[in-house]
Amino acid sequence: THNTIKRALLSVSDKTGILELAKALAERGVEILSTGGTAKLLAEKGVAVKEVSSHTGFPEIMDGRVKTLHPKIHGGILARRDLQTHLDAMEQHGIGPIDLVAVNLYPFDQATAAEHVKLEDAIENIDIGGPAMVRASAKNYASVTILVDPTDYSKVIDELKANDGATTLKTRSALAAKAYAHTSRYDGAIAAFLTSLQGTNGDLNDVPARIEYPEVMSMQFHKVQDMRYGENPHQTAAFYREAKAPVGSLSNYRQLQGKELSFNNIADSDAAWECVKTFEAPACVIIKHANPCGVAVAENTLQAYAKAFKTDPTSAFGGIIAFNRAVDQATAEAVSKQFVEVLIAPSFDDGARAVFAAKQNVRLLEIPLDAGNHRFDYKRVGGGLLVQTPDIHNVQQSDIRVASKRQPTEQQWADLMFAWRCAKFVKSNAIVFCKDGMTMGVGAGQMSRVDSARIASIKAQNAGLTLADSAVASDAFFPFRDGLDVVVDAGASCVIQPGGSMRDDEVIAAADERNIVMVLTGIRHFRH
Ligand code: 93A
Repeated sequence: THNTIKRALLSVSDKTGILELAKALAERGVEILSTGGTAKLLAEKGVAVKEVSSHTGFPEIMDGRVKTLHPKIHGGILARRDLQTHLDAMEQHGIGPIDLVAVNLYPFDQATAAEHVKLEDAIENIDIGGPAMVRASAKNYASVTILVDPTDYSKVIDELKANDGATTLKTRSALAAKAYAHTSRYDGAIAAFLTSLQGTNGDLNDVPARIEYPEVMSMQFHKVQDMRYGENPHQTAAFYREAKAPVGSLSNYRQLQGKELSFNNIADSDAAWECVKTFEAPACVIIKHANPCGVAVAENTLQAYAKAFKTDPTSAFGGIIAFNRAVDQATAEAVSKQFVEVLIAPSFDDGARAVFAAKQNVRLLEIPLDAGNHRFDYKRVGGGLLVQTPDIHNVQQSDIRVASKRQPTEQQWADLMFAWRCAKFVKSNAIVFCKDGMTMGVGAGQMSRVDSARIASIKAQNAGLTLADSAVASDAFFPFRDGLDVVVDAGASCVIQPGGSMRDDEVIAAADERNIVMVLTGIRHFRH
């Protein structure tokens, strides 16, 4: 019939399964063309093959850089079998049709995975002829079967048997789609590699002056897992890991036990982990719906957890909890008294593992503690993508200006610095009351700062916490004095905020009038 496979071209770097494919084709009387290494392997195993060079009458030249780039190959692949002019051209130039092509590409990823890659090796591993054949075959899927993945060989062999030596259009079309995905990933890997040579080296202080398309689009992702559903059950979802993800990022998690991670688990785990990582002292962060409902530092993980939990025990129910230290048995016992969705730490000791062995539903994630950061943050918007460098600014006490008449005490400085770090991880408008290395009230995600301030103080009351002499962080400036009055009424004695409002004078005067400390960072941390 029209689509019966009569001639095939096999040219593969990954030789997995190629012998079986070649044998199955040869048994059906298919003529097999092949390139150097592939031809040699098949011939040694007794399969009759014809070298591409003897088919084209043109030798492989330039160390193999040019071996299949020839009109007899590309004409044979691309010719439309339903057009007389194409058939005439084949006839006139002595081009025979090629009906099946099995190609996989020079292993560029492998060649560039090593830490010290020689540029020359990388360049030689850029396949040109392979992708050209893959793309040509996929374009002509009406007549040509393209195989880029050895796991598809057996399906095609079965189909030839069942279908009188032909493949179905449905299969060819699916394989064509796969083929273009393959070449696109391949070029993506090359773009990413060449981009990485452009002098950035992932240095966080080396913020690009502009964000350019190639660097953004050269990101490579590999699927980690499909999820049962997305943010809601009627959404489909999957998790992809960036090929060059920093060591300490969430995607490098190792799950020790527990149910499969859900979409929201992963998003909240990321928030918890990014936040807890920023503290030097033993710290605990509890996240609910992307916001911290408890953050604390202490001498050890047990104390840090106890403090973080106290902030908002109601919200902590079903929370995602992260530690920046190994979790021990005592901490595990304390945590396991509450309902917890995910627990994250650099490691869990044997005692802790034993505690959770009895609670198999709890998801335990180990992530290496490493300060590396992503180059870019992304946010999907209708018809576009917002790209920015991540918010990694870490303000130093020496950069902060005391604007009030009153000077902060040592204790206040410590509380203010802690509060400021927490506020960065709370959705705007963020108001965070803190004292003695723990959050006392968190107001998150309100459209007005004064409402966030009210909510934070109500939440502290609900938790039975007194805000007397507490420190408050505001992620952005107070546009009016009203928000400030709310936090001072609630008991705050010192405030940290960026400053920069048109009414800074009014707000600073209010701080002096109320006899509190006010310090200005000059940096804001919106988070949406
Ligand atoms: O060097 S190439 O870019 N030039 C070509 O003309 C060419 N044709 C096939 N690379 C080319 N190939 C690649 O050679 C294939 O994509 C495959 O990965 C590899 C198979 O070579 P061999 O059969 O010699 O092992």
